[in-house]
Amino acid sequence: RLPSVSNATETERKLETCPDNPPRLVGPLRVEFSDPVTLDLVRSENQALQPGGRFKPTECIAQQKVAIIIPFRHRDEHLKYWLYYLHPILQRQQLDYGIYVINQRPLRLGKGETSACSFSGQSHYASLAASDEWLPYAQYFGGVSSLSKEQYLKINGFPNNYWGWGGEDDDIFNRVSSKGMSISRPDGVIGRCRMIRHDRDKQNDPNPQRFDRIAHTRETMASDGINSLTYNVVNIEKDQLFTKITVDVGKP
Ligand code: BGN
Repeated sequence: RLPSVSNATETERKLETCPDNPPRLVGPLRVEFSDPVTLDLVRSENQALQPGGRFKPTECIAQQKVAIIIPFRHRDEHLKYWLYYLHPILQRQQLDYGIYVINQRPLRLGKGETSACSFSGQSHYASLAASDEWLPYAQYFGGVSSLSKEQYLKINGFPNNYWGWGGEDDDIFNRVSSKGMSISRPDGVIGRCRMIRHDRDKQNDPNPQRFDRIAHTRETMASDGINSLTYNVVNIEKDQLFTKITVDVGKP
């Protein structure tokens, strides 16, 4: 007899919601970027993943469904270590999750190549955030931060008019604080992170307009954000470890 769809639902119904404290967490991890790691090694160590970097626990129904969205450009080394360390953690946390790498397509003309989704590369996460040993200033919102969907919509998402390096994270801070929200940073036991150091990318010079832009966030944020975002999806690649969506976000 062929298994029917209703059988699968039956099985699901018998599962309970995953517990508040996942039973297999291991505590602090040793994180080293000198370890030899390849994507094939990461694939072989994460065989429970479904195509596109999707996972859901089989033993219970996850409390949370999480899309992890990684703005990405020219960071294959970083991504490799991120996948190596984070996939096992997320599975131990019994999340129903997927990894989405949003790859900014390089401009064809080398001359003006800049980055709109530029990440400063500093690791720490704000809002529900961790600190490395590193917090450059109290209002810092760069590196890794997290917002609920409601919070994200309240600030009209992120700015689209920062090209080159710097300031886009300060703009997001301005958005958050202008809407009366504050930033919480978990203590160093709960929120751990490690930064992979890197040099400034070629053709991603500090943006001279950033000072002026962050001085005017409050006036510009209502019209510049998720409500004005335009992009074209150029390619979607489903790896075992992630879904990589290459997008064209235009140019300055
Ligand atoms: C700040 C940058 C941030 C960056 C941090 C850490 C600006 C705006 C003008 C003051 N902000 O200075 O974008 O994340 O350094 O490197 O440049």
